Amino acid sequence: METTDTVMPYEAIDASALLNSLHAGVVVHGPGTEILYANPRALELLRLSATQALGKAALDPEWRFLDEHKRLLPVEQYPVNRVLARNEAVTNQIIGVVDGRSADITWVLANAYPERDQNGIIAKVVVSFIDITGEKRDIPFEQIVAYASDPVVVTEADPVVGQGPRILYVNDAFTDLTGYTPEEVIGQSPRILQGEHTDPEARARIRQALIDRAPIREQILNYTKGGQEYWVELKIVPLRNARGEVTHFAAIEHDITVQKAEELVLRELATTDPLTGVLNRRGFSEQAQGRLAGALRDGQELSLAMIDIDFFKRINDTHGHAVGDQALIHLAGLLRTSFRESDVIGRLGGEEFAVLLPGATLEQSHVLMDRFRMRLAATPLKLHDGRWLGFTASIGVAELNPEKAGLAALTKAADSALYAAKHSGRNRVYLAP
Ligand code: GH3
Ligand code: MG
Repeated sequence: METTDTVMPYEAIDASALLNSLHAGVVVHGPGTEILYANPRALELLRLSATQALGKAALDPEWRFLDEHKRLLPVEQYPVNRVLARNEAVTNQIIGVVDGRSADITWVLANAYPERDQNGIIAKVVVSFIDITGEKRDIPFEQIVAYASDPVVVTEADPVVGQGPRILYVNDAFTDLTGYTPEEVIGQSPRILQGEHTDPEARARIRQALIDRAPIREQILNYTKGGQEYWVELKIVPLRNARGEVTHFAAIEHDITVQKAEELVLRELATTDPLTGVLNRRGFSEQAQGRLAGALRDGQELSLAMIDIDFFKRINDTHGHAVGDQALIHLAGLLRTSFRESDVIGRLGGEEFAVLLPGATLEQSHVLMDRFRMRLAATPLKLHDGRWLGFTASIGVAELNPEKAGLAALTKAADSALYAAKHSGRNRVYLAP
């Protein structure tokens, strides 16, 4: 091998001096795991004297190794034995060292690699380790989780598909929220918390994150043991062992039922006309866009009717604005009781209303709208002074044309038909060509 001026050849380094002063512990094993060499730091960390160590097999000494979770480490899991068994290096294994003299645990991070002879046979195994006791402080995490006010669910990492991962642990907050005791859910899949109105897309996103071993945040509707709906913000994190493998998932939940209810109220306020209670322009167009997309996707018919009160200005002028408002409420009430639940009713502004009829052809809508027009004309509004106020409306109807599919085009066509109805004398239904 070529060497440069600044790099000494390997043989020139006083390896024993280096090893003696090294901060890391180094132990060299022979192929039968017997200790051939241990530097002073290794003896200190392993709590051995030189005479105790040399020549001994790895399984011999009086100390014991623990795994990360303080369980006795089986001999075959010792770094040297793992190297021999797997015929490859071991990296970053966390090991606790204990002996009979003290309850203290010395935590070390061990690395081990094989040294081979010319034939590739393992001649030695070099194990090095550093003291990480300072970093591995003993924090009783399980108690923290047990007392946390947010529900926590820990599952196994597999199986993600099929029946789903099994629950291993839930804390008290989980029981308080869901009504399920640990005994009732351990061994079950978290899917028992989902139900009829749980968004399938949110479920699919969670499943994908579990498959990808990726953390995820979702808001999802769950069900208590008693079948009551509640909303949680869910944070799922994969948990890894010392070798970096995902062995568990922890789901930390936060009850957001109250926020969700408030959101719903705010949404309703933002999309409802306060005078008549039907959708406002914004709410109507949101709903209409959705129905339009659905109709186009399913190749369904869909019609839109625009309804405008005749001579409304005269009602206001004659009876006052409050009676005008009563007329608007009257009309909205009649609309609500004249059409199906699946039809979308909105007040687009002033005295102009719209009804979207999914599944209805132009001809069917014509019949429905004409029936409505006659019902309105035959149903006067009772005023406070006991008199009756009759009024009529003009209606324009258009049918969805898949060629010019937008809501704007449909609205424009229905508006033109309404305009034509007004100009030909009012109190009639006109169809867009
Ligand atoms: P046409 O038959 O051609 O529709 O005549 P019209 O009088 O109904 O139509 P026009 O557009 O000339 O008048 C609409 C009136 O509606 C004008 C406006 O003052 C009134 N209006 C708009 N919004 C409200 C409301 O919220 N309450 C009341 N009372 N009146 C309203
Ligand atoms: Mg009008």
